[in-house]
Formats: sequence, C-alpha cells, structure tokens
Amino acid sequence: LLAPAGRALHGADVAGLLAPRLRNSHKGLFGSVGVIGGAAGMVGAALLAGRAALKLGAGRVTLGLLDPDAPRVDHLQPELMLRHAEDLFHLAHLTCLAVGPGLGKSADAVHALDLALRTPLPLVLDADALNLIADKPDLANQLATRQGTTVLTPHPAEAGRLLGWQTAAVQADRLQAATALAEHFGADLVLKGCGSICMSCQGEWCINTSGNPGLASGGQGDVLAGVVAALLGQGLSGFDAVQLAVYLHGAAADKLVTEGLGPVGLTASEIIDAARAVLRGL
Ligand code: NPW
Ligand code: AMP
Ligand code: MG
Repeated sequence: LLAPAGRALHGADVAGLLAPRLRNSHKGLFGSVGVIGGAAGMVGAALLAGRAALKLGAGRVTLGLLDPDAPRVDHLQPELMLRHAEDLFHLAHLTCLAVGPGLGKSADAVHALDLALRTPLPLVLDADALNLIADKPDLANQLATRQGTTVLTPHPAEAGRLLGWQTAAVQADRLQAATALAEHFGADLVLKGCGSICMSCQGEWCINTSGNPGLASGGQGDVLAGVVAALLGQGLSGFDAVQLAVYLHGAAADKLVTEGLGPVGLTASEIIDAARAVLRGL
C-alpha cells in the first residue's frame, strides 16, 4: 500500500476549524481541561500548559500537580484551579486531560498516568508521560489498546525513547518515525522540531510551515500541549487539534519576531498571548 502523500500546513488549512462562538455561549460548551504534571522543580511546566489551555479558549482549566508543596493559586493566572494530582480524578466535569508537562517519573506520576489512560477522555500525552510509557511496557500496552482520542506530542528524543531508536535516527527519517509511532499506538501525533510533522492515526500527514528558532527554549512544548488540550476540549478531533495547535504555536513565534521580539530569548509565556492573537486573525 502507498502511504498517503503529505502536504505543507499553512494557516488556510486550519482557518475555520473552530466555529465562531454563539452569542448565548457558556463556559460549559468549551471544555473542562485537566493538566497533570508539575512535580517538584517543574511546577512551571504545568502552569504554562494550563495558562495556554485557558488562553486558547478552554471553558475551565484545573491543574493536578504532583509537587505536594506546589502553590495553591497561580497569582499571575488566578483563573486556574490548582489541585493535587490525585484529587483531579474525583472531578466529574473534566472533558479532556493533558498529562506530562513536568510530570517527573515518580511512583505517583506512574499512578496518575495509569489512571488517565483508563479514562475514556480525550488525552494529550507529552514529556514525562511519554518517557514513562517508553520505560514501562504495561503503560505502553494500555496506550496501544485504549479507545478514545489520544494525541502524542513527542520531541525527537521522546520519539526515540518510545521507538527504541537513537534521537539521530529519528531525525534522519522523521516521517518514518512519525508513521511508526502512529501505527504502533493508534494515536494522532506531532513529531516536534523544525518542520513539525502532524500525523493522524490513519497515516494522513502534513509538515508545518510556521515557527522559528525562538521556540528552541524550555517550556515551549509545555505550551503546545496546553493548546492541543484546549482545542480538544472545544470539540476538535485529535488530528484537527494537532494541526491547528502546531500552526498557531509556530505562527505566534513568527508574529513576535516580526514585531521585533526575539528570536533570541523568546519565552514560552510570550507565545501564549501571541497564539491567542493569531487564532483571532485566522
Ligand atoms: P541533545 O541535547 O541534543 O542530546 P528531555 P526536556 C533532545 C519539563 N520542563 N532536535 C535534545 O537532546 C518537561 O515538561 C519543565 C534534536 C535535548 O537536550 C519534562 O517533564 C520546565 N534533539 C521535563 O522537563 C521547562 C532534540 O531532547 C533533549 C530536539 C524534561 O523535558 C522545561 C531534551 O529532552 C521543560 O519543558 C530537537 N528538535 N528537541 C519548567 N519550567 O518547569 C529535543 N531534543 O531530556 O526529554 O528533557 O524536554 O527538557
Ligand atoms: P519541547 O522540546 O517539548 O519544549 O518543544 C519545543 C517546541 O518548540 C516544539 O513545538 C517544537 O516544534 C518547537 N521548536 C523548537 N525549535 C524549533 C525550531 N527551530 N523551529 C520551529 N519550531 C521549533
Ligand atoms: Mg517538552
């Protein structure tokens, strides 16, 4: 069988994926996103994902943090609800979960990921969620057999860990790596990096045209995971959510560079507001 041919991903491909909001809309229509992550020393990763989910339109966002000493409020984004990770699974209203930003690899992290994989909710798996799945065959099997939408957002090193390949081998044949991951896990995904590959669980794929080296800094991937979760929460399919999120994330960096910020020193926090502005202009 011939693999479906790929295409370049431009703004026109994703414009219109999110329907305009009705005048009588309410927050219950736009998803209740949970973010699981934020172990000691990496609480910021979960905050970035949560802030990104909020500013890309999620109706409500609750963080389930692994660090027992994590703050109870985000003073720069008090709209976020901060809980301990284990408490998140008692919230009946969640409609979508992002797992992994700053999750760490503790026993509590494994437990939280295991519970998330058992839910029927649309899932975004990033960072240490992917690293744990690479380490633990039971979790990998759960992922490969789960029903429901799953979006994977590996960078090349995370993709290599999942595949048992060196990072250089992933980079040498990025399309083959993305195809192998989509087939093995039956998931929609983005293989991140310059020219991110978005791939559907059916093997449909495209290469993103937006973005620049301003994105090569800590926290940018955590923001992307939050954007994908926001879009899943608003009802997009896994592949549509990946494409729109990846395009917006790159276009946000391009917008900031055009305006005279970065690329050196561009921060993940700055990308969030810019992505919201790009979405408005699509
Ligand atoms: P190298 O150096 O080339 O060998 P890791 P992480 C490679 C959290 N964070 N092309 C590259 O390898 C995350 O959420 C918390 C080629 C790089 O050094 C995770 O939970 C933050 N290679 C945790 O930290 C902000 C590429 O991968 C290595 C590549 C660990 O995540 C930061 C790094 O990967 C961070 O997000 C590319 N395009 N991209 C916070 N504020 O709390 C990556 N690599 O070892 O998986 O570490 O990505 O930092
Ligand atoms: P992470 O490594 O998880 O923090 O993710 C980094 C994010 O920034 C991913 O979405 C990458 O695709 C993006 N990124 C990093 N470097 C570049 C680059 N040189 N050009 C375009 N996007 C990049
Ligand atoms: Mg990352």
